[in-house]
Order: sequence, then C-alpha cells, then structure tokens
Amino acid sequence: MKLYQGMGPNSYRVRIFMAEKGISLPMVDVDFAKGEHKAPEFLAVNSLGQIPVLELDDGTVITESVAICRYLEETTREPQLFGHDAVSRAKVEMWNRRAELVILGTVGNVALHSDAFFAERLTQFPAFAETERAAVPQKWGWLDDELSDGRPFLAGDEFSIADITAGVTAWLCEVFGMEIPASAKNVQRWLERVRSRPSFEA
Ligand SMILES: N[C@@H](CCC(=O)N[C@@H](CS)C(=O)NCC(=O)O)C(=O)O
Repeated sequence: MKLYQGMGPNSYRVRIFMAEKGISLPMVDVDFAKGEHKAPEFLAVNSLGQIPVLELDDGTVITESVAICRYLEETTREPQLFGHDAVSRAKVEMWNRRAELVILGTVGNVALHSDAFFAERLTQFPAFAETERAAVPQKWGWLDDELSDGRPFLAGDEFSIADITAGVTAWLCEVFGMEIPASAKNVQRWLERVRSRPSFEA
C-alpha cells in the first residue's frame, strides 16, 4: 500500500489522520512545481491529476481525501475519528461536510481564483476571489457562534475528521493571507486545542 501525496490541505488531512491513528505508509511525493501531478504516469493513477491517492497492494486506487480516511478508519479501528454510534457518526459527517462546504469551499475559491498555479485548471475570476476573501471572516464568525456552547470539538466531545478538515482550512487561510477574526474567541480556543495535537506536525 502506498500514498501519493504532496503539498496542500488534502494531503495534509490524510497525513494528520494517519498520525492520529499511528499509521505509517510508504509515501510517493508528487511535486506540483515539476508538474508531476499532470504527467501521464500519474494521470494513469488518478485521471483528475490530483493528490492524495491511496494505492492498495492489489492495485486498487482510492482518491478523495475523505474516502482515503474512511478506508483507514475501517482498517485501523482505533481511535475512531468518524464517530462511534449512530448519532456521533451523523454529527461527524454533518460537521465534516459543513467544514468542507462552508469554510474550506470559500477559502478554496480564493486560492482557485487568485493563484497563478490554478490558471490552467479553470477560468479565474479575480473579482470572485475577492468577494470570497471578504466572506471568510463571516464564515469563521458563524463557526464561532456554533462553538459558543463550549463543546471542545466541532462534532462534540470527541476529536474527529471534521476538526482535521477545519484545521487545515485555518492553515490555508494563513497561506493566502486571510485571518481568523480575533473576535472569534471560541474558534481561536478550538484551533489552539487541535493545533497542539502532535498529529498536526504531520
Ligand atoms: N476533493 C479532493 C481534492 C484533491 C485536490 O484538489 N488536491 C489538490 C492538492 S490539495 C491537487 O491535487 N491540486 C492539483 C490540481 O487540482 O491540479 C480530495 O479531497 O482529495
């Protein structure tokens, strides 16, 4: 089994997830700067030319960071990062999707529509990037209100994949010069909590 990975929030999600579970795998580094993700050999692995990709020993290919994490959750049960019963599993799914669609989506649009790296992938609309950039503080503000009930993690009392998704989003914000508002005290406290986990070094 091996993980194709490199720079970026989606590879980081899988690496943090693996570190939480104590999983180590052979890694194949895919270098964006050299265009390795669009080379024919890599497109044969993932036709979208994106990382991360998990390749199993029998040649099965799993793309999409959350799908990779789900596979690892099934094959290494503890600690459970997708919930442990009907309610907690639904909450984790809910919060992972919210983190991805509401916050990571907005921050991602800033990157996609403003960074030269993505110019070949789509038609960029710089004005849209700026509208999305302006919306980012409001998205963190929404999360701050949600966390005002004092729960330690997004989906409740237990750390989960949802915290990993929102945690890498905070990193992406920094890379693209977006700040989490200082007034979002609950988010700041949550971020400190998740970032101090050793897995976030991964
Ligand atoms: N939905 C995918 C997104 C994968 C993705 O966009 N990966 C980025 C790096 S974080 C990438 O490979 N970008 C290169 C490209 O899209 O050309 C996932 O969750 O894994």
